[in-house]
Amino acid sequence: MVERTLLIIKPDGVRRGLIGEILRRIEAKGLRITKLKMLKLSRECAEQLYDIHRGKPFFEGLISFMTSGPIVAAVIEGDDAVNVVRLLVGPTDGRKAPPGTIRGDYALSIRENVVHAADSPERAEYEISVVFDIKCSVEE
Ligand code: 3AN
Repeated sequence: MVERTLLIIKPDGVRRGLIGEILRRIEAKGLRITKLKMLKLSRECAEQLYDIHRGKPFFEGLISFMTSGPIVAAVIEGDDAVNVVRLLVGPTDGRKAPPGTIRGDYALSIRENVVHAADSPERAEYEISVVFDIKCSVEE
């Protein structure tokens, strides 16, 4: 079934010059990028994006990291896009992510793991509404 999902290239991925490489992998798979935006997330919107992690021990560090520099947000469309993008991204911990996945090839950390991908169609719609809201973008 054709779905849409949200992929975010996190501040570490942008700083390391991986935007092109990550978007290349998405397109090479046959998925379509239907919306693309570079922005620096406000603290409030970063907290909305990660609302399900509020109260966890890593929450503060995650929010500081996600607001530490610009991100790239992409809406991705294609057959089974949510699961397919999660497979391309790999598991959360870069040290455990298999080679061939984005995190397996580019991350050695659990926090600074280069990309975020929505984990369900419902979360994708919620997260897209947060990051593509013009009010979520702050000046550098
Ligand atoms: P995923 O991005 O693989 O869906 P989640 O949703 O469990 O992973 O976690 C969201 C983000 O929170 C991760 N991408 C990572 O940046 C951060 N994170 C998750 N678990 C930890 C942890 N134990 N320590 C530090 N940061 C974490």
